[in-house]
Amino acid sequence: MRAALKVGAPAVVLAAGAGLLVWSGDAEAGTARLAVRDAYVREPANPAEAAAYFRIGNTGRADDTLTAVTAGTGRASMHTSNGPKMVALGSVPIPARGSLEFSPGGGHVMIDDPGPLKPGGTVRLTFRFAKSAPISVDAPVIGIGAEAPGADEGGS
Ligand SMILES: [Cu+2]
Repeated sequence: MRAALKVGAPAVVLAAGAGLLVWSGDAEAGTARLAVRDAYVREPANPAEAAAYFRIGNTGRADDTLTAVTAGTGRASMHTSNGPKMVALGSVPIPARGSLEFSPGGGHVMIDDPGPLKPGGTVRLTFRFAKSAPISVDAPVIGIGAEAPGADEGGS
């Protein structure tokens, strides 16, 4: 899949929430209802940078926008792949009744200088949105050759 490029959404700074799987938004009509699933960090071959992947489902009736992802271990930024090149993403829409997926070959969160990451460890990722409250998850570190969580949708 191809993530849309949309740069320059206003940054909303909110206190980070805590929790493993947190619903954000509420069930009222006209709001987004977001959940982060299958987040993981691939054990890096190069210790200078690691990549994180995830899905965000929106069961609400309104769109929202992912404006930033931060990591507990190093500076993080959202990228998409355009052939061999990586392109920075400013923000990414999450449609109502839809989902957003960052997967190998598509989008990823790049973490610079993450420090030692080994399978069995976790990285705290915090997702920030234009409208909904932030969501934090502890993403497992997956070994270089291991299968990703929820990996059955191809990508290459
Ligand atoms: Cu990248």
